[in-house]
Amino acid sequence: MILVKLGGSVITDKSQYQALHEEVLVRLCKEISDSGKDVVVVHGAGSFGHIVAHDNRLADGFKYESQINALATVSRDVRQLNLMVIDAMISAGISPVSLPPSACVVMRDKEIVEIDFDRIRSYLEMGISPVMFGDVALDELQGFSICSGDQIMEALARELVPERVIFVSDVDGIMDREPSEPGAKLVDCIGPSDLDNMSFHVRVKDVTGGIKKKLSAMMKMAGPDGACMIINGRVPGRLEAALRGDEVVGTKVELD
Ligand code: IP8
Repeated sequence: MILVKLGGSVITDKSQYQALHEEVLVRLCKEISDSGKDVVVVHGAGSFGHIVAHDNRLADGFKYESQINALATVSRDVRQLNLMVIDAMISAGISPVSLPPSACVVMRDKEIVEIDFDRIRSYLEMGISPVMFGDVALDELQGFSICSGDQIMEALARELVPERVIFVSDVDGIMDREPSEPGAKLVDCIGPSDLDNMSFHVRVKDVTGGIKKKLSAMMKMAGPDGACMIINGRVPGRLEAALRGDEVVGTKVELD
């Protein structure tokens, strides 16, 4: 089984509320299907989740009354995105089942403390692809939390030990400096010691910590053979090649 994260930045336009990149989503689902691999898919919330969650400080937990309606709005919006992902997967010939974190994840102080892994395994055994996504979830300490797709990826990678972990993004991988700077180069392989030497820029509203946090999470998912990678989903064919295990342009993330 291969664990795939479809990043919010590749399937949505993160700067515009509820803007889906439909053609990209449809192609990526076809690539998954054409690879013939069994997958567990996690997708980001993109502009269906981050904008409202950020404006209402949902990541901080329950602080004031109007957050409750914002939480309901985010939960509805990310489900709408999830339904579009599920639709695209079914049209591509995959059989997915959605497991919304708001219904099956428990958090404590912003960390996941419970996921129903047995349910995920049972679906996989039947040839069904479980699909989870960045969502809101109950938090035993702060009332509610944001449950990011990366946190779910980390928990699933630890428990299900996938053959490979692939993060599908809207860039080729990690660059050694701001991509607009002259001479910026793609980093083929990145390890824990590289984290402090690089400068990262957060360009859009992201309530779950940006690229540095993502990379440290990825370092916990990488196997000893470096089978955790970031690839560009905007380039046709890269996801399918990565799923098949072919050499592909991207950044491999080494184990912490
Ligand atoms: O897009 C964030 O998940 P991510 C979830 O995977 C929400 O970081 C609701 C903002």
